[in-house]
Amino acid sequence: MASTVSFLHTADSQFGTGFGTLPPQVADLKRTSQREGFSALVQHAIREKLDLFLLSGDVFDTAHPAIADISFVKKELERLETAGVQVFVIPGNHDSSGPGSLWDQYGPWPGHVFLSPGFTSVFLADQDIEIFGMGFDRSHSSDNPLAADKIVPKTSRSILLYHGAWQNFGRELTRDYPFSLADIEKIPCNYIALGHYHAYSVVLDRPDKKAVYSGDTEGLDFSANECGLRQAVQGEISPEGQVTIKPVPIKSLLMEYLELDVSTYTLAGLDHAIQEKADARTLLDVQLTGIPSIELFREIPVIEQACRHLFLFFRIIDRTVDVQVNDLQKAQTYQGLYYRALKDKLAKATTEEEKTAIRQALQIGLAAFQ
Ligand SMILES: [Mn+2]
Repeated sequence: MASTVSFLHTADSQFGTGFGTLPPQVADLKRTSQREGFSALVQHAIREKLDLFLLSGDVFDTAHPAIADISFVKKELERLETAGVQVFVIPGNHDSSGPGSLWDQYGPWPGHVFLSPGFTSVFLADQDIEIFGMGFDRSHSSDNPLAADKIVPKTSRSILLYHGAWQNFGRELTRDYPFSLADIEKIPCNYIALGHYHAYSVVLDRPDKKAVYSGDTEGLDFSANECGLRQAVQGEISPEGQVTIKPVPIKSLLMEYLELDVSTYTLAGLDHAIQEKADARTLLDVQLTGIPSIELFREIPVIEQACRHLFLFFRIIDRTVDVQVNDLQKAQTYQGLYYRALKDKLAKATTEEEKTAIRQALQIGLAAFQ
């Protein structure tokens, strides 16, 4: 009789990424953390004696990663195989397969890497489970291979590794192997280990079938999908084919983003909102919008200085200078008149110097009206 099969699923580490929006020293810390986070997942799979380690694409950032990144990943995967955790890998759009790809050049790889452009499978007789996957062929990635009914498991339990774009997210309808929820519902596998979207997202959650994006292992920048806790997926498939999963937190350096409309904050309130995020392993990007009070306006340059030590990295982007106030477009008030007069001046300004001066005048003036 088959026993329970356990697995760890991760994706999108993108080793070799430049973390280009960060200062070089901070980017270095992110690179170190990125490796530590991945190693910790490997260690977790070994310690918990899991059966399978699933890597759903984009483990590398580019088609030509540095040798150091290749050796690192290989060593970690070898560690798993040596400990008896079977490794399954698919390439993604960043590290796609095909003749002459990094997978060909630097092989053999520990475990099994799916390289053929169509679905193939590996049957694990001991565990009575079949693992499906395919290579990532950039020249055909507008296709939807899931819709073609090519996955026909020869046993009652199966897993699919897939790197592609879920259409329900409303974007990328024509690229990166797009698929719909209906495609996923049709696939006769118990677990679909998805890669490509960087935020942990459960696409389908049924007792006998689950499809999950694990998300990446280290937040790459301050965009929404990269902010907050990073997680992998640990799961089990019972002899009857029931699937249970739980997220495994990854100890990454946290990316966080705050947009604060300063029209509604006092200085103390603003301070409090920032302090709530205070953490030595957090990188915080704060965007200030709206019109500050004159009190707050004077303090904005000071806040950045005062809060820097609370974070690994802290940055205020002052968008209050780009002030755009719909209420003032037509208001017959001193404030409205002032706003329109300066906006008009700004539109007619010809040099950058002049524009900067007018933006500041607008900012200070509106702050005074507040
Ligand atoms: Mn991708």
